[in-house]
Amino acid sequence: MTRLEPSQILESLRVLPEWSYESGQLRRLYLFPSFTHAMAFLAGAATVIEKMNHHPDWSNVYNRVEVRLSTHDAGGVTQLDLDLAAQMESLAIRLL
Ligand code: H2B
Repeated sequence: MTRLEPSQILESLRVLPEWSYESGQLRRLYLFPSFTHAMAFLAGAATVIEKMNHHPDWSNVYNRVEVRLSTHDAGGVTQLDLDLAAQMESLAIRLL
């Protein structure tokens, strides 16, 4: 998996407007209506993540979930990160 150039990443993020490119990673902060919604998101995403074998750096405080994506093996952002970001968006949409 090859690391994408910043210009390619920014171009791809046009379809993921809630995501940003920061410090070599894709970043998104989700604010859910409740802790339960945040947990449902994490549990749902976990299945997708295991299938992809692509694991986010993420953290949760109450209703907040902060996600950071990069491909460690490639030393930056790859198409895999963009694919996972898109999958997370479709999971989150019914919980937000
Ligand atoms: N997840 C992410 N986000 N980046 C990686 O480089 C990565 C991973 N590598 N999950 C995988 C697992 C690697 O450790 C295994 C050995 O394939």
